[in-house]
Amino acid sequence: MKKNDAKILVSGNFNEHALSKLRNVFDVKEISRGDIAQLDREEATSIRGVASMGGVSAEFIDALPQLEIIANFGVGYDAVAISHAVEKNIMITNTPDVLTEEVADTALGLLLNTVRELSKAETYLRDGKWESEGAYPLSKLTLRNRKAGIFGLGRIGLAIAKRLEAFGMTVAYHNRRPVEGVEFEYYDTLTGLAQAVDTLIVVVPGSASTAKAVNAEVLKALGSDGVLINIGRGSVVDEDALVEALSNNVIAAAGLDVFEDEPKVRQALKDLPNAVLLPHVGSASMATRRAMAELVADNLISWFNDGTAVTPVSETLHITKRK
Ligand code: A2R
Repeated sequence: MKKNDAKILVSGNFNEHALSKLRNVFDVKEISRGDIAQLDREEATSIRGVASMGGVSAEFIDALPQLEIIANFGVGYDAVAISHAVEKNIMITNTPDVLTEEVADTALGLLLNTVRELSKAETYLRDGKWESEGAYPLSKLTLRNRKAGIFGLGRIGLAIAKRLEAFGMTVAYHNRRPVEGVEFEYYDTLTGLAQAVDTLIVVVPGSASTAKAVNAEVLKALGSDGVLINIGRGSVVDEDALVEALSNNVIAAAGLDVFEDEPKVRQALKDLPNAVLLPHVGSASMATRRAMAELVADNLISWFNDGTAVTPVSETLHITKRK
């Protein structure tokens, strides 16, 4: 691998294999998550690329005057100050595709768990209740005859849709525009989709246009047999409205892998028996996280050695390498 004199900042706990790949090419400085205070002024001036495991704020960007590229770990990059970076002509990359199938697997696991109460049934066994009280109560819900609606039929949404079909479910979706070449039924509003289905799976990116999109009206439209699964971003669901809907049987149950204020999860959600809560593990297998970290490293190496990014995000497709 060609050596490069660019200095790279790794913020957060990065995969060891990908880190050594970076060290083979660059001078690497590591700091803990987004904490710019850990860099002295001279060091900050020399940083030209960032491998980011967490957020990148406008302040963070401003502290690095030579910054050319932010390689974000994850397909969602809502924690990066995108417009500020674009204004400063900074390339942003993400890690699409390499996590698609893993996240889709997790979505199906979460859906099955939510509908058939698998975590609760296991706790029942571990608590000795199978022996002392007999069989675990029958689940009120079933996956049979459910109709799924996908909010965000992109790469991951499509992988989820394929799995749902294999489970015998019908699939419909809502995006801002129909996807060419797919036969799933399209709804041009989220409320329209929620009305037509009883299982809503959220897999849109976090953005201004999706913030709290799953609100009281959408949950009401989903109905009292309704199941909500969120594998996308916590910001997309109005958690006040969700707690209300789960408490009053406006919908039947929810399975959440993402939350408004991670890693904090509000007590009201933890208290609900009809919510399954996971600590944002959508892509969190060793193999997939390693593939994501490799792609972060490949983006930085390609940028500094060849002048192009491997997976630029749509907002920075126009940005070219400084001479
Ligand atoms: O709206 P479109 O036609 O651009 O479709 C995209 C859809 N989407 C939306 N749908 C309705 N209203 C919106 N405001 C809106 N914004 C985006 O979400 C597209 O079909 C989908 C996103 O798909 P991809 O860009 O292929 O992303 P991928 O790899 O499936 O990941 C989705 C998200 C990540 O951003 C993370 O937040 C999470 O899953 O891991």
